[in-house]
Amino acid sequence: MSSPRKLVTDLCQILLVLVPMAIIVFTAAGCSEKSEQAKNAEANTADVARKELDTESKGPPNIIVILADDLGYGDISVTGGRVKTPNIERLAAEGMRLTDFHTSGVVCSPTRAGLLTGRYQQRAGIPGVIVADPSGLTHENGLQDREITVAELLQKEAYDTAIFGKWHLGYDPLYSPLNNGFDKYAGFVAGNIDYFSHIDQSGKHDWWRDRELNVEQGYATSLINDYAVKYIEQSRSTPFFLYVSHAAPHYPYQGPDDSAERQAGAQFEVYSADGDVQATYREMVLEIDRGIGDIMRALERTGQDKNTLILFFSDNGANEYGSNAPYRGYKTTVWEGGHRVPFIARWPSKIPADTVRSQLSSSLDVMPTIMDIVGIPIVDAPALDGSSIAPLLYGERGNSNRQLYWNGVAMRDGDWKLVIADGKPKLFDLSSDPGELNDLSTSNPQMVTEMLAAIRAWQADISTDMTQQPVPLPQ
Ligand SMILES: [Ca+2]
Repeated sequence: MSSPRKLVTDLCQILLVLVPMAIIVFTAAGCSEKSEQAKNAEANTADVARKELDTESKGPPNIIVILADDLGYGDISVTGGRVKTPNIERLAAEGMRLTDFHTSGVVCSPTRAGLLTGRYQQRAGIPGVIVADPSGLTHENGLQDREITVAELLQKEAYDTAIFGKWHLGYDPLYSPLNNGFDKYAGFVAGNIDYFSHIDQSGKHDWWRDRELNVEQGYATSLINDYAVKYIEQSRSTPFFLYVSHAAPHYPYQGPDDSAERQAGAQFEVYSADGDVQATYREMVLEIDRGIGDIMRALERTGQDKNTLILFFSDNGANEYGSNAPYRGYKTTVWEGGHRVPFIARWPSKIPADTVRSQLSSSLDVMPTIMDIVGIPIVDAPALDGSSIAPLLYGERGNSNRQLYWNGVAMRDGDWKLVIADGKPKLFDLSSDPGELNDLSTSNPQMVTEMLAAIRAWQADISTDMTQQPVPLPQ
């Protein structure tokens, strides 16, 4: 740790001792029954101390990534969606919202691999979901040793690192988050678990504490929120990287007041889609929202608010139970609804409040952005596919003139989108047709030819030096 950081740490510790002492002296000097004025003065003293702690925090920022699972663009009120989520609204009101932010995958594992490595997930050999079924093709696969994760880089910068929630990057303990840059872990490795019994889709218990399976009572989303808040409360002197990886609103559809439906080894309904699924879905989203409020308050309480960057987004679009309005398609598809997700960045000392930007950006940008902010050099090997959006977040002009690719069957080139559907290329101008309804391929053959060539070049590029998995996927 650098000496200026040590100085700040020491100063914080001195303040932590002196401020309560000042309050005691102030209280003792006053009358035995506190006047309203004295109470206000006391509160102000505490506020000033807290603000001083915050403004003194000039060292590397804390970084919190809050990832929702299958939350669609039209699911929450901040993007004009259906569930009123006041804490997510507050996050946006105090930060920046990006309206053209995309995940690199259209299902869970791929986006998570891309997020943690800053490279298209195909390079890591994780183009699809890693399945819970032990006889499934990809069950033995995971995030291999050779991958460099953003958590590993931050560990080298003396960050404390933790993940609470869904991993979904390998079932074998070999692929544990603790082998991939995280100091602490509580959560599950599968794509989904029963929110109460923590049984995965293949009937196995799946709730871990670091490297051990751990029976723990509680509703998964609340547990993840509580772990995050406790972690923030205990982290004061060292910068931290906290990955809050929610299960919700991914199935099984269970709200906080429901009960367990899966039992180990027994038959069960995977979706639990009985009763009023829409009401349950809403409750699941609200519990994420509640946790975001708790996280912001924990940061304020501990004087870490100003120097903490929060990034909030989803790992892919919603399925048919959710909403991706106004965009077309669902999770698993390469229409905008499959990968265009809500995104908010909040960092009170750096990011202008209540701002909205429309620059094209990607979950692949998260790792290079964090590296840029922390001052970790970006080197050529391994080359990252994302690029830093820190200047955009600071309020500078961003760059939308870029290309993004999905699974070799879709690409964005600025506002142009090409989708290969039913074996045919279809072309859309999203600036006038965000719903991808008006195919312009016949009137723009040159554009189609160029974008198809770009997709072929992308496929050739990601096939170079692709990480080998124990079970190779059919080409
Ligand atoms: Ca997902």
